[in-house]
Amino acid sequence: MGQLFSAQDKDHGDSETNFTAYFKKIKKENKIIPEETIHLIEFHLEKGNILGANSVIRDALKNIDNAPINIAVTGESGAGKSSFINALRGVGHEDEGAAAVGVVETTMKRTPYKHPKIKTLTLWDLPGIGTMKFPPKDYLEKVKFQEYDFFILVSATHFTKLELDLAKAIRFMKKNYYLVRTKIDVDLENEKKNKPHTFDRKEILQKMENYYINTLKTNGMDAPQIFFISNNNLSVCDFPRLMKTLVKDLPNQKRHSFVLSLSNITEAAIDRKHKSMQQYIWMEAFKSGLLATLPAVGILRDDVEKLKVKLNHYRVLFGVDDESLEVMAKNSKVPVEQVKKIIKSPYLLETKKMETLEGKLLKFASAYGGLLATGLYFRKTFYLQLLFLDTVAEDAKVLLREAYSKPSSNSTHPQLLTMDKCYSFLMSLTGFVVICFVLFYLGLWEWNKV
Ligand SMILES: Nc1nc2c(ncn2[C@@H]2O[C@H](COP(=O)(O)OP(=O)(O)OP(=O)(O)O)[C@@H](O)[C@H]2O)c(=O)[nH]1
Ligand SMILES: [Mg+2]
Repeated sequence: MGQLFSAQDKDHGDSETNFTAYFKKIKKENKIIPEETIHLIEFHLEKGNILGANSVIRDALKNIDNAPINIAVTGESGAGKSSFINALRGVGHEDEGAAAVGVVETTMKRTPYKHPKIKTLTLWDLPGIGTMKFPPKDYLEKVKFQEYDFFILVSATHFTKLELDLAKAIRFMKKNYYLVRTKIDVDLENEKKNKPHTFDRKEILQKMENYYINTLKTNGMDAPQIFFISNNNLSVCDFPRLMKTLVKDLPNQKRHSFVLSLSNITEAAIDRKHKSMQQYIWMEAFKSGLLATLPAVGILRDDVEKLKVKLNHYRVLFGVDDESLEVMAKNSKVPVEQVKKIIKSPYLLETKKMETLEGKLLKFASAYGGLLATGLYFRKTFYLQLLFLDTVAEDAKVLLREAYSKPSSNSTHPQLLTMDKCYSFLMSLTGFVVICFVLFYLGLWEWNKV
C-alpha cells in the first residue's frame, strides 16, 4: 500500500499545503465540497490531526454520494415538461421508463423520474398548472413545493396569466425558479419562413427575452434567468447554458451528482464531468493516503478487480459502455466494431500474449504516475483511476466529434457516419481512381505515338 501522508509524517504542514493548493486551483463554481469543509480539513492538518482530517473527508464524500437532488418541472399543459424531463434524463420518448409525451393532456399527477445513471437525482413531472383547477398557491401546496431544490417553469408560448401567477407564487414560497422557454425550434423555423430576407436569429431571441423581462417587470416581479431551448435538439440555443447555470447554483455537495448526470451534448459538458470526477478521485486518494502506513508496492489482484469495476463505471457515466455503443451503432446503422475502432477504453484492459494484466497496469501506473507526481504519493491504483478517466472522457469527445461531423436532420442526437454514406463515398473514390488510370494511360499512349 502506498502512502500520501501517513500518521507518521513529521511534516504535516506539507500535506496541508498540498490540500490547499489543489482546491485553490479549482474555480469556486466547480468545487464539489464547500469552502467551510476545505477550511476544516486544513485546520485538522495544520494541527496534525490526521484522523480528524480523514473523517471530515470521509463524511464529505458520503454527502456527495447521498445528497438528494429534487427538481420540479412545472408550467402549462402541453408546454413540453415531460419532453424536457426525458431530455435531462437522456432517454427517448419511446424508451422504457420515459415520461409520457403527447399532443393531448398527459401528466395528471406529480410523477418522479429517477435519472437512469444518478440514483440521487429525481425529476418531478408536475401536472399542468391549469389541469388541477386550483389557484397557483394551492397548486404548489398540492404538489409539495417544499420538497424541491428548485423549479423549472416551462413555457411554450406568450406568458399566460396562470404562468405569471405561478411564478409569483413560487417566489412567494421563497423558492428559486428558472424560466425555460421550449419549442424555440418551431418559432425560429416560422420566423425564417415568414421573413426569409430579414430573418435574424440573434435579434429574434433578444426580442423574446425582452418580452419576458418586460412582462414580468410590468407585473411587479424581478425576471428570473431565462433560457430558450428546443427539446428536440439540445445543442441549439440555451440548453448548455442552462446546465452550466444549474451546476453553478447548486450547493457544492449536490453539484457532483448533477454534473455526472449531464448528457454528452458538448465538449464543455464532458470536460465538466471529467473535472468533477477528478476532484472526487483526488479526495478519495488523499483520504486513504492520510492513513496509509506501508510503502507503495505493485498492483494486487484484488486491486485489479476493483479497477475493472471502476473503468466500467466511468464508461457508463461517460456513455461509452458496451450498451451505449450498441445503441449508438444501431442508430447510425453501422456495425458496433466501427464505433469501437475509433476509441480506446473498450481495449484498455486487453492484454497481449505473455502479458499479465497486473504487469500492464503497473506499466501504465509508472508512466502516468511519473507525469502526475507533484510531491504526492498516491497509491498506484489512484493514478490508474485518473488514467481510466482521461481515456474515457477523451473517447466521449471522439464520439461526439464524429457524431457532429455528420449531423442528421431534425434529430436530438446526431448520428455517426452511416453505412450508406460510407458506401457511396467508397464508390465515388473508386470511380475517381479508375478515371485517373484511364486518363494516365491515354496520355501515355498519345505520348508514345509522338
Ligand atoms: N418542436 C418542438 N416540440 C416540442 C418541444 N417540446 C415538446 N414538444 C411537443 O409538444 C407536445 C407536448 O409535449 P409534452 O412534453 O407532452 O408536454 P407536457 O407539458 O408534459 O404536457 P402535459 O403532460 O399535458 O401537461 C408533444 O407533442 C411534444 O413532442 C420542443 O422543444 N420543440
Ligand atoms: Mg407531461
